[in-house]
Amino acid sequence: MDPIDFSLYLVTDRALLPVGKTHLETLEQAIIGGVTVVQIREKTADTAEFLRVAQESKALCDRYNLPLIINDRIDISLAVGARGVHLGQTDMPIDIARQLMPTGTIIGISCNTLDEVRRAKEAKADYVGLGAVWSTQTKKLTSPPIGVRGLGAMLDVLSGSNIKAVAIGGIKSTNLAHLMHGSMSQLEECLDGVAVVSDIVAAPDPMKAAQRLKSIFRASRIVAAKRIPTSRDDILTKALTIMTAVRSLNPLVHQMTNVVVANQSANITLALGASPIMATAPEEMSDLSKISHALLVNIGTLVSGSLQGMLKAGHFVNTARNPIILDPVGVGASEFRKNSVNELLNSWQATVIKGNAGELAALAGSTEAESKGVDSLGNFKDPALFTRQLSRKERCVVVLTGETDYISDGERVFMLKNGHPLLGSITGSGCVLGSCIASYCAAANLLASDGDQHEGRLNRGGDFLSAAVGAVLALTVASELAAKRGDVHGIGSFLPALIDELSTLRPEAIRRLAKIEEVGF
Ligand code: 3NM
Ligand code: MG
Repeated sequence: MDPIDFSLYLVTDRALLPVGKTHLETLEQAIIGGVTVVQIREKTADTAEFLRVAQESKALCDRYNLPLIINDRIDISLAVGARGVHLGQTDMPIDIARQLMPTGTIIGISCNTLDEVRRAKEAKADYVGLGAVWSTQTKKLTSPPIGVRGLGAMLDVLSGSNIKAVAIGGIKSTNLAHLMHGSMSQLEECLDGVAVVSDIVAAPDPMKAAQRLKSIFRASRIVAAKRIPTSRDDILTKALTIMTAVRSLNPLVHQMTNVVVANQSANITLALGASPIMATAPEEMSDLSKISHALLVNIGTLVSGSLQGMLKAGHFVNTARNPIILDPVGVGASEFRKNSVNELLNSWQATVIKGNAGELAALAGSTEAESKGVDSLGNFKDPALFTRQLSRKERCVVVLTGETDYISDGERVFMLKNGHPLLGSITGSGCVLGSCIASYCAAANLLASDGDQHEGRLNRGGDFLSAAVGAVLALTVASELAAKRGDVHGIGSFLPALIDELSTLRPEAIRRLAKIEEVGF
């Protein structure tokens, strides 16, 4: 028997069919659209009806040479000669099912926890269904969704085995790219496929729905493995190109930031040559995602209502393939902030995460660096290694700020030593750095967008490592220039001087003053 291609796994649900559509015509359209394996799932049918649906579906799948799997019922699977069964945690145990089924039967099992994945591996399942990734209307969940970031650890458990893994629960064409990107494991294991019910079954055009999902899945698998190598001089040159592009392209940077720094963030953005828009209402997030070029999410003065807007905004910005910069301000200070940041990162894919040692330690669940409110106390033993590891884990560029700043894309780590102490003395210098990074990422993404049609990308493949380096250099070098001015006497006069210096900053000044080094491992 051919091995099963799990890439697009359709799970049926006749209750979700749009009015006027039949199960079989929807199934056939989905197969034509690119579904690679089908599971018949009947939760309310009696045995005779389940058997009839399974027989008809089997005949259709046979015509397209597609494997058919039956949910829960070993007897139905045997009766129609299906390729396998899919079991839940409370169904027949795998070893007994194995004894009852012919040799070569595919047995899959749903797993919701790491322990369940370990047990599935011991029991020699052929594949696991990992979920629910997100909440779903299709099934009443008995435990909370695991989120995208929980999947990587599950994939690591399976690493080296032949067990295939598909994710399930709330997967749609609008979040599939994030799922593929954010679920990759530390060992670079990817999902073998995605299982989908409503996005196909309830779609007005199931063939198109399947095509969309399939092409995103394919593109994501290719993009996931690709990284751009960069040297120190190379990255400086690229950063300065992006700096110039911010001025010529004048990107619109949507910023959901805190009330303390909103005004200075908007002015700093203008000084760089970008345009700010500071909007928070969930109702306008869809519209704004169509006109803006990057999104900054800063949780500095988060309230419950603003979280909804941030969740929505990120979803639309991922779909528009524009960059998202997350500034998890004071994430260690409260459970509310911690849970909120978790929810944000499980709902959308960040392009850059920026924070001080205390914030990034809290985000990574590390106790190495502590926080006092929004201020960081202490640092990591090996900040460069920490930055690289967090970057790998979250699959985005990470900027660790401090006296020395560290920036990594999961491969390279750059260490930057510019900046005047006055920059740390004003409020919100970290937050305005978020605005700088967002402006630079917006330009980097625009520079990369020409002719790139990959649907599966979460962004247009811009050089966000160079963008982050450029943004940090711009702000820190400008702070050095501002502090030297005769009209600066303290933090009050420093801020306007910083804005002025940023607005007249030349690439040559950065090239001359930049203290940047690559960290070797
Ligand atoms: N099993 P949709 S979630 C059948 O978590 C099923 O094991 C799940 O439907 C699990 O793609 C789910 O419409 C329903 O969200 C998935
Ligand atoms: Mg079951």
